[in-house]
Amino acid sequence: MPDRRTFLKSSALGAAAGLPLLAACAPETPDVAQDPDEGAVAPIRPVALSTWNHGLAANREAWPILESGGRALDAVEAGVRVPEADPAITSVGYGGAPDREGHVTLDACIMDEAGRCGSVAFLREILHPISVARRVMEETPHVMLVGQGAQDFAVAQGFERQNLLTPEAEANWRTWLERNGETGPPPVNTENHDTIGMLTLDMDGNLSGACTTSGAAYKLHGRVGDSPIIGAGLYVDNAVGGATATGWGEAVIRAVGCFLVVELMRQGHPPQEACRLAVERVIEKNPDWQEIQVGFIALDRQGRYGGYCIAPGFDYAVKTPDIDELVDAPSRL
Ligand code: SD4
Repeated sequence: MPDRRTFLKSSALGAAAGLPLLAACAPETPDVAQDPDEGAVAPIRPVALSTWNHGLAANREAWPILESGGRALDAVEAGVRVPEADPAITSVGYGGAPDREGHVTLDACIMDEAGRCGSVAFLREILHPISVARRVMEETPHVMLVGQGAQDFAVAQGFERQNLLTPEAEANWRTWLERNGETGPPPVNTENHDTIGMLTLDMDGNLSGACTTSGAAYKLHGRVGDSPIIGAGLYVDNAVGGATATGWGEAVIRAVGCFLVVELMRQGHPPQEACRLAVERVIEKNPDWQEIQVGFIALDRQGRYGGYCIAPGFDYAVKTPDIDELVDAPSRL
């Protein structure tokens, strides 16, 4: 039995670009568990996997829930609420970049082990869109609420309205408007990214996922990206695995990216390879792929995970996750 410590792990995909695409928290496992060529591996549980460096804080929040035997759904919701409330993260929730009219509009979705899902899009003035998405899933017969209807529902559910535009985000928006007011929104690239997507696997072997964002900075008013769209920005199938996306949502939607990643895993591809193949599909479907950033992360039901992304100025590249940070903690495995 190997010494199983808990570790927080961050991986740089497209290392030259310095893009830390995924952060993982999982019991330490033998290398074989991450070997794409390896067939059967021992299940790794629990696991919390998130996009970008900000995922580390989300993973830290989710980890005690998972480690104490809590439900993947509770962990994934608690995890992404951290970046939603962090004003320093400029592409999620409070502090997120507004649209070109100066309104912060949020997209989020959540999915559980039974394939239930909930989503909100073009939602304004609510701090935690992911929790509203969960209420849509649990309290309504619907999957998706948008705009004013989503906000009315949130308020009726007890969520408070608040201004999500921070002075910093407003100042950046005004500067952008002065310089680029006549042009379209800037593409999501290495300077303009950080949607949080998160996947969790609990001690019972159940998967859940969440994705939440303020979307593309300075987008057209009313624009909705991939993040609240089940199958595009997030997909979970408990029999197979889950995937979530980050980057230029239009490109992800065209490829129905996360559903594709999960279907590729269903066909037997390990998570990292499934993400790579889905990125290749995005490339096929988007002639402008060299100007955009798109990334997928995936977690399978055995606890194996991986990610793959493309970024401007780089051919698509893959790198096995590197351990950035080790945290000693008891494991229940
Ligand atoms: C969107 N996918 O709205 C989101 C943006 C994003 O990192 O991922 N930013 O298109």
